[in-house]
Amino acid sequence: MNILIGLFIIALLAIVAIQIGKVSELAAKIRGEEEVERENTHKTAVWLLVFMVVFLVGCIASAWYYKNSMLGYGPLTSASKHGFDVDSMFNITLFFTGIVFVITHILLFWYSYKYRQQDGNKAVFFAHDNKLELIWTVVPAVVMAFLVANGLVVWNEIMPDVSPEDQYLEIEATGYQFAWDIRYPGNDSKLGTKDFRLIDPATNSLGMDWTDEKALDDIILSGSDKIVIPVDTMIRVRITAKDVLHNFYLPHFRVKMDAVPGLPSYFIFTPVKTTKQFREQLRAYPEWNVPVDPSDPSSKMRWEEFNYELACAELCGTGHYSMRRIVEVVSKEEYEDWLSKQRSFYADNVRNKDFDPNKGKLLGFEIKDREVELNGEFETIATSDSIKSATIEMKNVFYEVGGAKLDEQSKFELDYIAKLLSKYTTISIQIAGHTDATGDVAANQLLSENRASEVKNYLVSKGVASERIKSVGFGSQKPVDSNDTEEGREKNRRTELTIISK
Ligand SMILES: [Cu+2]
Repeated sequence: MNILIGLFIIALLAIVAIQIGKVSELAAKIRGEEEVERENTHKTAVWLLVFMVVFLVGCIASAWYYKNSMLGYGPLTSASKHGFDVDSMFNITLFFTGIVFVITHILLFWYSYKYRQQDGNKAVFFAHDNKLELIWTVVPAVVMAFLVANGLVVWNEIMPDVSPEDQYLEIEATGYQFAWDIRYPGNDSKLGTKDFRLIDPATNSLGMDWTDEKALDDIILSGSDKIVIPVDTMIRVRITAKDVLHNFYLPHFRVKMDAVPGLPSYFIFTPVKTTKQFREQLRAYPEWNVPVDPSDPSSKMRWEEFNYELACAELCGTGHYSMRRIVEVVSKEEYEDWLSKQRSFYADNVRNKDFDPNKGKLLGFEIKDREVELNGEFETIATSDSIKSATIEMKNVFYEVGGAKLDEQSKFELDYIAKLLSKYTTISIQIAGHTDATGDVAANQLLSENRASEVKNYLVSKGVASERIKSVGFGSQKPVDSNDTEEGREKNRRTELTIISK
C-alpha cells in the first residue's frame, strides 16, 4: 500500500513538473527566449553562491563539532610514542589540503557567479597559456613534494626494525577466520620456531616445533583473552595469517598492518599510556562523562569502561567483527605479575602426550624447576627448629624396568641432591626403595633394597660421605596408593629420601 501511495506521489510530482515546464515555455514565448535564459542564469549563479556558503560553513562546523571524535585530537591523542608523529603528519596534510579545499571552492562558485551571462559580456577563447600551466603544475608539485617527504621521514622513523641491543618484547599475532592467536615468548623472551609442516589442527594449530627449547615456554592466549602489554616497552609484533588476508589494527597506538598468509610482516611500537592513564585522559571531556547505558543513570561512565582494542581492519568474511580483542596496557610490574600466572602451551597441552617429541626426557626447565623445589625443601628443613625429620619423594629418579640400574635421566636430580648435601654438611639421610605389589614378595623386597643402595652408591660417588647415607628397602609393604590401578601402582613404585638428623 505504502509503495502504491509513493508511486502515486512521484507520478503527481512528475505531472506538476511537466506542467510548470509547459507554463514557463509559454511564458518564454510571450517574453522572448533570451531574456528568460538570462534571468535563469542569474538565479542559478546566485543559488550556487548560497550553496557554497552553506556547504563550506557546514564542512567547517561539522569538523569542529566532531573534532573530539577524531583520532589525534582532544581525548583521542595518541597512546604510543610514534603515534604523535603520525598525528602531526596528518594534521600538517590536513592544514594544507584544507586551505586548498576552501580556496578552490570559493573560486569555483565565485567565478560561476562573476561570469554568468550578462549583456555585453563575451567569452574569451584561448587555447593555451604557458604561465597558467606552469603555475598549476609547479605549485601543487612543490606542496606535494613537501608533504610526501614529510611522510617519508615519519614512515622511516616508525618502521625500522629492532636492533640487537634494543630491549623489546616480541609477540606474535596469527589471524584466522575469525580470531587471533597471540603468542608470547615466556620466560626466555624468545619465540620458538614454527614449521608449517608441523601444523595439526587438533594438537598444534600454529605448527610449533617442540624440539626447539625456545618454544617450550611459549604462551598462547586463547580466543577470548585480553592481550596484556607493558607500558614504556618497545613491542615488536610479528603478524601472520593462516587463511585469508586479515589486518592487525590498533587504532589508539596508530599501528596497522596486513596479516598475509605465508608472508610474515611486523611493526614495532611503544605504548606510553596505560589503560588507566588513558581513561583519566578521557575523563576530562564531557562526552565521556555520560553513563554507558543512557537508560540507566547508575551505570558506569563511558571513560571508566574504555578499553584499547585490536580490530581486524580487513573485511575477511562474515564473522569479521568477532576478531575484536581488548588490549590492556599495564605497568611493567603488573605485566610481570600477569606473565608469571600464564601457563606455557606446551606444559598444558603437549607434555608427555603421545605426540610430544620430548616424551620420557627431562627438559631444561623441568630440571631447573625441580632444583628450585628441592632447594626449598632442604632449606625449610635445615633452618626450622620444629621440623626434626622429613621425607621427600625423589620424583625424577628412574631405573631400568625390573632392575636396579639407574636411568640416565636420574642424574639431574641425584647430582643436585649431592650438591645440597655438600651445602648442608650436618644432614644425614635415609634412602628408601618401594615397589608395587605385583610379583613375588621376596623379589620385590630385594629389588627395593638394590635400588636404594644403587642411589646411595651414586651419591657416594659424587662425594657424599657413606656414613651420612643409610639405604633400606621396603618392597611392597608401604604403599601410598591402591595396587589395583596402574596409576596407583606407579605411585607406589618410588624412592624416598628422609632427612633423619640435621
Ligand atoms: Cu580478519
